[in-house]
Amino acid sequence: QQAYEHSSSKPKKVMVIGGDGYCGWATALHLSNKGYEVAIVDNLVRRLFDHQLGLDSLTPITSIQNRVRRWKSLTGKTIQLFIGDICDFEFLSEAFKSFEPDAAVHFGEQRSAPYSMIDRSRAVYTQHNNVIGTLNVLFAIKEYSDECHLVKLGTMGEYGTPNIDIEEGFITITHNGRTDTLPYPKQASSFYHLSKVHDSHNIAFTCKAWGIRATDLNQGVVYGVRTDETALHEELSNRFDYDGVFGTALNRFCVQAAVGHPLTVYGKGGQTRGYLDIRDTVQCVELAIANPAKPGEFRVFNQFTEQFSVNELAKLVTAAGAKLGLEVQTKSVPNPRVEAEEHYYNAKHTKLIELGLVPHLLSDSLLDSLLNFAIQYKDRVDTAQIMPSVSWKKMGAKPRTVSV
Ligand code: NAD
Ligand code: USQ
Repeated sequence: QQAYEHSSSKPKKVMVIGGDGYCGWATALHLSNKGYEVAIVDNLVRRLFDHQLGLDSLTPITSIQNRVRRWKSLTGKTIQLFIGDICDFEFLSEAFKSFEPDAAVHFGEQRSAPYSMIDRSRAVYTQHNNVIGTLNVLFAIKEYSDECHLVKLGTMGEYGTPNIDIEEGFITITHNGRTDTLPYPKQASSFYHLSKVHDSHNIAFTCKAWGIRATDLNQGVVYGVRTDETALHEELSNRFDYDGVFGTALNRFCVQAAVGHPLTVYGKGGQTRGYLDIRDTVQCVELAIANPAKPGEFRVFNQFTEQFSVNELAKLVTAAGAKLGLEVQTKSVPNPRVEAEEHYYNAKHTKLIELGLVPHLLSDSLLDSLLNFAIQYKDRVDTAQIMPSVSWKKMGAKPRTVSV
């Protein structure tokens, strides 16, 4: 039994902004299953990006309406839907007034670093969508639900790769004989990652100025696809991105191994990041909600469970593939990004463990099942989408369109 299950402060109503996406859908179902009353807010823009760029999830996903209908028919539980854009304050206000959330979990952003580096208009879209959307959520909380706890998805990428240990949000510094605890320095390396830095500053400020209660979850790279709830029925399936724009490292490598494409290690492959299983994403969010920040408190948790370099991930996938009879090759691809390829990396991640997180560490069995999952759907893979196509250095003001 985990302590948080007995917490008397467990709020009942949770608004999941971005609840049609990869992390949001898994979280909405998990919270609904745990007895929270859940509403999803989403403008479905992520499905539009896929259409515009000619991409598709490895797994077939049905409409959000079918998803919530299927959930209701299987469990009897209702998930309310508010389809609209959180950058539209009138829409967001109505959603807040109607649902009156005790907690708002905010996943609803443009979350791909490569997407934000396609061209000027995508860079501007990303920062506008993310920064204004979050500002609107802060104003909605202040106006309509000032007790509502904001649980905001940030990113480990806010910190970059400094040559010292990364703390959880704050660092104590002694300078010219005086000491203070200050926000940890931010060195983000894409217009997307920078949008998260801007969000963090706006949230910290409103906690101070208006007494908002907020938790910034600096999440690492998520892998995996199944959670207890999404595995219940094919209409509850989560999305699984493997393309060069939205696919993330380990998920991409599993699909590449399944279709016999060499693993795409960018540059030297020493890029090290924090990673976590999607089953831990949903657990961490639940823990943050069940143990809310106090009024005026701005908390920062580093949300990942293990660190890996890209080369280490490639080795693990190669070994897991061999066990399934796959001959997995690795190919160093010229790095489309501007980032350190060999660097020190040691990030603290103890606060969620202290709240009761029991991590699902990356194991042989999980890699086996992820690879088998990718093999199951390999006929749906469009191999033309695997190589990266967005260059940090070559981006410019000229709009980039997709041609066939
Ligand atoms: P996703 O793209 O699958 O989902 C995001 C959802 O938000 C989509 O359904 C989209 O339609 C919605 N959305 C975007 N802008 C919106 C707006 N203005 N109004 C309403 N809805 C909007 O992304 P994801 O992988 O689930 O990521 C969710 C959050 O977690 C993001 O904030 C991301 O930065 C963060 N995160 C993700 C990862 C990862 O590896 N996937 C890692 C760290 C942090
Ligand atoms: N990489 C490769 N080969 C690939 C894909 C990626 O070598 O085929 C490398 C990248 O260059 C990078 C690292 O792997 O060094 C991670 O890249 P990624 O695409 O898996 O993750 P990233 O762009 O950082 O973004 C993802 C999510 C984002 C989230 C972030 C968490 O898309 O929403 O914020 O992970 S973090 O990395 O901690 O900032």
